[in-house]
Amino acid sequence: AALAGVVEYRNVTFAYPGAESPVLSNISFTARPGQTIAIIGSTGAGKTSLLSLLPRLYDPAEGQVLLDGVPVDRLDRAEITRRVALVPQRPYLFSGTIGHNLRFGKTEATDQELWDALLVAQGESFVREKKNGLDSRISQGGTNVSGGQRQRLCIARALVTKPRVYLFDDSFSALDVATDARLRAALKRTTSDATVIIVAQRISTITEADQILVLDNGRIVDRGTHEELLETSPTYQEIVES
Ligand code: M5T
Ligand code: MG
Repeated sequence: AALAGVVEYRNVTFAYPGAESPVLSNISFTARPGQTIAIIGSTGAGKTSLLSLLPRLYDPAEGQVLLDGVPVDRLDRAEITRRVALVPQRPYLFSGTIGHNLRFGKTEATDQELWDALLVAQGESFVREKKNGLDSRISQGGTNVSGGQRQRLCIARALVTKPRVYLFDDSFSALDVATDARLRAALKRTTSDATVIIVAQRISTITEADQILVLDNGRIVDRGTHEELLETSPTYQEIVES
């Protein structure tokens, strides 16, 4: 189907403009609808850079990034935005109401759609507890919500657009382990046919992923399930033990 949401990176190498050496080298993987692919690796390994190539924040120097078999540089940006939601590592809330912030990607969303998204993102109760609910004001940069609330609002914002592909860049790090687990379970139920790519720091966030890519210095050094990597990957073992 045209809107399946298959993501493929094919021998992708990428350097930031003006940089001498690439931050990503020869990256290849496929993420299919229904799958969760996790990316783990130390700070500076290139995880954020890797995600940024799918919504074309940058284009690779070599290789291809494909969405449903089509190189993303041949797709319309609006088309990519419709299919792919990126929850960035430092998610941004702007001055306005919670409702405005949640409708950022889909202005015509109904209140019910916003509440449904909040329920999955584990943000329903704290919004409901506010006197003005969805009409509660967020200050510039979201300074009047906690880090974990901000993450949940930004996850809900992505859910509202009902994309085929979700990219979560460290989106669960400010949540406690129990909320993280509840959120991912709810996400799995509601997005069971979407493609999910999760960058995470915490091992517990990714143990159930269908495939984990271990990124080190811009390269995928190992890949497999949690159990497989525990057996085969010294780099993964180091991360688990740290
Ligand atoms: C990988 C450099 C960064 C690092 C390497 C986002 C960004 C990164 N870099 C730039 O030069 N410009 C940029 O705009 O690229 O960085 P990353 O992809 O951000 O790594 P990460 O996401 O694995 O790290 P972290 O800390 O989020 O776990 O050399 O300087
Ligand atoms: Mg990052």
